[in-house]
Amino acid sequence: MIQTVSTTPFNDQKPGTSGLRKKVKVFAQPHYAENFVQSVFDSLEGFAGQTLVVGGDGRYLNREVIQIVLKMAAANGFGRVLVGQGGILSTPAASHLIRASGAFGGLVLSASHNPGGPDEDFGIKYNVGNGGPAPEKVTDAIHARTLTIDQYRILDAADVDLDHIGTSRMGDMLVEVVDPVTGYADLMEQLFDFGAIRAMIAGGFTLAFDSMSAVTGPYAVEIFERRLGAPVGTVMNGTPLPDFGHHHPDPNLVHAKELYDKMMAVDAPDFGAASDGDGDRNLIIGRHCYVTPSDSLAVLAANAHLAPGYKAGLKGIARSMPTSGAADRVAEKLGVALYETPTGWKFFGNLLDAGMATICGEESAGTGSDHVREKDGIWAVLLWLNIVAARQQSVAAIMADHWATYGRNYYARHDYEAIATDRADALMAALRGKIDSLAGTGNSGGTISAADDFAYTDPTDGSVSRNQGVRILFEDGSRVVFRLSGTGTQGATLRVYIERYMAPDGDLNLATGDALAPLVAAAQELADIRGYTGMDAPSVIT
Ligand code: VG1
Ligand code: CO
Repeated sequence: MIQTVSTTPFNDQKPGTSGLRKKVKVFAQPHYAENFVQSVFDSLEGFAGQTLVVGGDGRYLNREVIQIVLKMAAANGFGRVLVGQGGILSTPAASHLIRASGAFGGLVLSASHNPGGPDEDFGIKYNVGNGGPAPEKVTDAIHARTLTIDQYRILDAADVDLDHIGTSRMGDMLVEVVDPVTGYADLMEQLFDFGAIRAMIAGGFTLAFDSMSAVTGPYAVEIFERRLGAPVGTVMNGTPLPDFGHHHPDPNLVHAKELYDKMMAVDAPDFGAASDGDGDRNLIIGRHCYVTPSDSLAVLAANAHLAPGYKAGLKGIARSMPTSGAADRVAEKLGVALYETPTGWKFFGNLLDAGMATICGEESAGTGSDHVREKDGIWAVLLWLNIVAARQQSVAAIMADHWATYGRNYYARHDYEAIATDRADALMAALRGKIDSLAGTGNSGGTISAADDFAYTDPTDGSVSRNQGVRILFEDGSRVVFRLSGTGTQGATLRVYIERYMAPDGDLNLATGDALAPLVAAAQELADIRGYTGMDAPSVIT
């Protein structure tokens, strides 16, 4: 029986860079998840009888919220729900399943790289029929609805058994529990030369993949160990745990330290990689060679034609604004367009749908292509492996060759986490207040050539997104960018992105910290980070 339950709005359900993310304790309040899910459904039209995809990264609350979504989907008139076995679907696998099944859309339950567990984070994100994150006009509508909602619909029904593959009925709706891995692994096998990678591994090439106790474990075991023949144990932390084993499932040099140390050891494997909570990010570390995500995007774009799925070449490259300009030089050489978008994958979808871009990436360890409409961690690792197999060169040799050809964009991101929100807002307001007077002035970083607050006009539909980050550009092409995170759940996080370009005839082997030191000093002079935040140093440097 369908129940209509009275409720009152929560005033904090505005989706951020990637869906709604809150502490588990916030999500566990009565009606909280229900209000948001109903607000999503109320913002959509034409889904009666259609298919919805549901799955998550296995974190704490995943199963409970899936049951709620199933009962609400049935009460709201969906015809069928596809749900990953055990409630599991990585973000890229969910994107693929939405596309492959012709679903109306999907709900991905994840707070991605944020930690999980009873005292940590949970999240819900709505993806549209192209498999990608809902664009801003949809998330704005969802937010508006959360502020006025007064009731939700839910079916009074027993929980679905999520652990066994099969079809059951919930009211008038079909529930299909599906294998979350096989379809995705098959897609990877179509895009890449598994034979060449398998032969390379059989020939002694060694690799390590850290799933960080998050969602990619089952995918990585199937793909790297079963299909590509890497020895059992290649996948580290391969069982998805509700609290990620108390780790922070963010594949960067701080949180993937176990992998980093392994890759820097004397007996390091040839290739190392890690992915995040929901499987859409990737970290690439060759033997004794860390690859920045911005460089990784550039290398993948420059070499993608070596993989069967991209042998026809690229239609264009897209990167988020804070991502380094390394990919721009590749686009120029390939003679294809380069698009610069605001942070967050939702801005890439239109470009991919329109056939304007093939490969996209972000400095936050996200890379992907038009095979789905999300970033895709395992995809990036496989493209790297395909390139290494085709070129028969180490990661370090490929990087050295890349810099010798295109020059090197020294790059780092400094995060100042858990700042009081009013202090962070004041810092950004002060910066915005002086943008117009900065051009022509000098500081430790050199002479400023231009400063602005990044705004983006989507070339496909003309929609405009403003206030996407303050950019300070220097005469020598260096850059410092300031913006506030839209994925945190505690206070505010200031991200400072620092970049300096070195031409091929310059010094390509500086330590990143040394290369960027004058710009780090400039960031402090421009924004008085210490004064506003009370912090002497960033909490995380990536
Ligand atoms: C961060 C990253 C951004 C990424 C987003 C979602 O956003 O900077 O590049 O798209 O996380 O990634 P923000 O607003 O905190 O800077 V994921 O893997 O957490 O879905
Ligand atoms: Co993620």
